[in-house]
Amino acid sequence: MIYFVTSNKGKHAEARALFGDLVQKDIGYTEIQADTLEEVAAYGIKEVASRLDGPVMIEDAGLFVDALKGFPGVYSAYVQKTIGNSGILRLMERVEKRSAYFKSVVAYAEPGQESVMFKGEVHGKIGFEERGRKGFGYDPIFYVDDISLGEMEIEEKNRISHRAASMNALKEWLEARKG
Ligand code: ITT
Repeated sequence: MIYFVTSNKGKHAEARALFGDLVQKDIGYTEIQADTLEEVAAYGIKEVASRLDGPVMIEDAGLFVDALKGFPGVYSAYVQKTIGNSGILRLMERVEKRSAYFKSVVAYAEPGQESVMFKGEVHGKIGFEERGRKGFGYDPIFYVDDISLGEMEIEEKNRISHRAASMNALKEWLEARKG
């Protein structure tokens, strides 16, 4: 059993489909202001590991839009809450270069052990409209092969997503360690 500390139900649902035995803990942790997701996750995992007795995992993710020089990046949660998807579409009006990527950094720790981190990315494009109601956050405006992540079932998104890549890397590490 692993505790997954997150406030985000969508993340938990995706992680749950990859790891059977996952328990969501919505207890919050300090998300430091930093330039990279790795720094945010490294700080956060220390905090949650000191508060929970057992294997713990957190995940920090962000959307990086090339034409916006990587914005919203580490500010993705704040930007989603404030200007939202319509705000990003507005910033991208008349912009031809639509390429963007999601990045996920998962951090995992067991009591008394050093934490480990795994990363994943999915590359795609910012669309011209919101499509689909299946995912969460930026999913309706992020397209891979002309389909938005918001139009995909969890199983489909988990075949290509940044989160599935980082979490599958953690799974492989855990399995390899078992021997
Ligand atoms: P935590 O409690 O796990 O931190 P959060 O929603 O704050 O939940 P993040 O800081 O990692 O999570 O996410 C940054 C933002 O990016 C947030 O607004 C998410 O909705 C969005 N986001 C993250 N992963 C996404 C995905 O797979 N698809 C669409 N949007 C995503």
